Amino acid sequence: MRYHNPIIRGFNPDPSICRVGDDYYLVTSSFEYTPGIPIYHSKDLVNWEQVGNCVTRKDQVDMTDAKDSGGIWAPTLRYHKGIFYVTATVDGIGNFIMETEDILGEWSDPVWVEMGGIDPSIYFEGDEAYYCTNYSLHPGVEEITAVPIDVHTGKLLGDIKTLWTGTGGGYLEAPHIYKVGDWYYLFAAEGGTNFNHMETVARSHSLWGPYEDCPIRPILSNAWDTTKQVQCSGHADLFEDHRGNWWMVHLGIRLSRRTMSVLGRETFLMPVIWKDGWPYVSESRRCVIEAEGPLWEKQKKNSRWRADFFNETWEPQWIWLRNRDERAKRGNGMLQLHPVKKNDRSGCTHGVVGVRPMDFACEVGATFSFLPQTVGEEAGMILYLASDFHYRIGKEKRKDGMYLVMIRTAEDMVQTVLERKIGDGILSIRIQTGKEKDSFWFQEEGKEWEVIGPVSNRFLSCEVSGRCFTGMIIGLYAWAKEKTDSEVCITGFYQRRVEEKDTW
Ligand code: 6LW
Repeated sequence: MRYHNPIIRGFNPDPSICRVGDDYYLVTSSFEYTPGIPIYHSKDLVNWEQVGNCVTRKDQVDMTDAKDSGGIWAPTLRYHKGIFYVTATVDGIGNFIMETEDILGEWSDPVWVEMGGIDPSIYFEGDEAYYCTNYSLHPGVEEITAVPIDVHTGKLLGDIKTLWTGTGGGYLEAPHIYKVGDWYYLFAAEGGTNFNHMETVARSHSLWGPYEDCPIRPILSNAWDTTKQVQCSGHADLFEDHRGNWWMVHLGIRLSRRTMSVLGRETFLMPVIWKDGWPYVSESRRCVIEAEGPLWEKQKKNSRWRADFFNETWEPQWIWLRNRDERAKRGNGMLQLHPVKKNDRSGCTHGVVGVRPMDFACEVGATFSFLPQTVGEEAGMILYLASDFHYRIGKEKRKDGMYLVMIRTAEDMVQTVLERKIGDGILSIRIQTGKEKDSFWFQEEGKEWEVIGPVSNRFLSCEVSGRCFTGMIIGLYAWAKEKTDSEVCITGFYQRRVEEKDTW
């Protein structure tokens, strides 16, 4: 059956998957956003719904000081004897494991593991568990290493040993161990999480090696794909579905134009074929957008998402930049945010709550009623990539009254595209995103809609902003120059995917 990649769109890198019966759960990286580690569920591998997040409490992992693209990296999700485990790296801090019996409920506090490296994975065999990262025992040598571990305490139960040094692609990371038949397979990503990204594999009859490299390298990459539909593919997790078919989920990007991606790395699915005891991503060893695989359900289009704020519970899709606004309230069809004091430099490190885009072409909207008290208070909608790369449209209080402002920030270039005096009434805002350009719409109460743009979205792409592991999010912002008690009341937040010729 045919299906379309990516299976989970918009800023969802480093996927890891596990199966429980015919239920599939998948997690991705969440970086500096709270809650952390989104959990997606599917019964058929192609229709996914976000059902929760693993890190929901500040005392599990605190994002306050996370750098841009720091925070939580590359989780691995596993299920063993009735318990789900998630392990991940917190950039600059270390690796943790959390567990739960109910994946739709709360997760435990983390236990921290005394093993360095990034992209940790857990391999279970019988009653034993092994922890595996790209920690190197030999300075200057890239290695995948492993150690027996008590997964409940994080205590290492032996010496860390080297398993493999990869195939020389560099940036050896994202290891996973699997046992299939008599072989232990050790998967890893190489080449760096960029245009040279790839997945490689080695195997051994013993967990501790020696590992022999797969004669064909890599088993997945789009580095040589001149169609340029998908790039950067790698960082894969292998699994067998409940019907006995093999697959990989992995990260990749879709180019929004030339060498740029505004959605960041997304989650792809590819069928796996076995040849001479080695797993490859199809014959071509490439990921494709229009894929074919042994599926049992049709893929449906996800086209609309709405938050009416009628209840107090946050839908799992909402992510806060670093920290939640503890004073935020929702209910009775309204969300109340409080402008957060900006820091003086580039500033925009807090005071944003948003969602991942559904696709390149989206429309998002909301209605704001906001009577700011102090000069410099500002609230509206934002396309946010990093603290110094974002586009925003909102209402700002200045000395001589209220203004509608639309501002693009790209590092030290700050462009005010529009500033115009407006009234005190309700303001509706709408942003239309596209592969290359975005338009910003606004409507003052009782007046016509007006449009700003379209403007180039170049500065929201990871490749332009540099060392950026995330992708653009779409959200609401509320900032102030001074501490304030003002409230921003927001109603009817929606996102819908807009039909495009060349995007499914
Ligand atoms: C992830 C790692 C990577 O941990 O990017 O460069 C990190 N490689 O695999 C964040 O996604």
